[in-house]
Amino acid sequence: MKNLKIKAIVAILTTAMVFVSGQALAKDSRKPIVIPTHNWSSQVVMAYVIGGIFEKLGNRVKYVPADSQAVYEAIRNGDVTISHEVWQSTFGKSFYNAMAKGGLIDAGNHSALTIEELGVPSYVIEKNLCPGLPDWKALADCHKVFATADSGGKGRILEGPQSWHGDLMPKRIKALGLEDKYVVKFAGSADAIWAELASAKKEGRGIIAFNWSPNFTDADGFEFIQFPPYFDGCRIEDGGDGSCGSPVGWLKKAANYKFPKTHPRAYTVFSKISFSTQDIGQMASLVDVFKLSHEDAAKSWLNTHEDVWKPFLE
Ligand code: TMO
Repeated sequence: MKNLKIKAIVAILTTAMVFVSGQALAKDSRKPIVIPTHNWSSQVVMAYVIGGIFEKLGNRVKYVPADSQAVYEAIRNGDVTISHEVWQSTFGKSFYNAMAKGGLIDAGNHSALTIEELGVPSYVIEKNLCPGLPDWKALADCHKVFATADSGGKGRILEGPQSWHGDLMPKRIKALGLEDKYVVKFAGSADAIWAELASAKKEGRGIIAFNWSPNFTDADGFEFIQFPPYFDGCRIEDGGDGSCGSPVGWLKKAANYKFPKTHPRAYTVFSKISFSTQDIGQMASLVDVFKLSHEDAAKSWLNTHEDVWKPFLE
């Protein structure tokens, strides 16, 4: 008799619990969440960090290498589910173009602010190799300091891969009246930029390169050149003269518009994810300084930073 009563109570309680949790949490789809990987370290490590968090929730994930501009169209049409590092300067336009066409949603900002800009290692300033830097106007008088074997006597500006932001820098150099003195060369990869920075440092030589923050170089000392300030509409494709520098910008997350419906639990967590400058710098340095694979870097970061990511699950 007593036993039966307990069984009945347990049955009622269990039903009640299933009911409550069933209401609160719609089940996520078993379809994999598609996460893109691009060609700079923090983005790839963060892909595995966020994928690792989704897996801890019981979700399935799939990683696809994707072009960092075309990815927004792929998110809009559902081939890719999310983007977790939308850098304002380089990708803001593609992000909002895809949003305007319909199908891509803004899934919130990271706390890190971003800068994507040409700059010089700190020793270039400390040794006064180009007096007046980091003001861009100083460049006019020291192109020879930045000349390389293949630059035809002009100063060389080492830009990132052209897939990132096309002819933004060549157009800017022209708009500033520096095209007779400087030539922009595109690096084949981010690693090629780091290799050039390392050899220039060894030789104590002047170098101008594209770089960004958050990045592992934040710890090394890298100074961004101060170009004329950015404002909405200053770029040529937005109707301006193109002479402006890059904004101190936001870092957003994006998702396909169906993601909150198909994977409500994963989407809720994704919307809360917010990494700091320090978090993102660490993700990059595990690969670029400590030479871990991207997957191992993500595992290591997750293991050592539960205090950062566990709150996103609450
Ligand atoms: C998009 N990036 C962070 C390489 O400038």
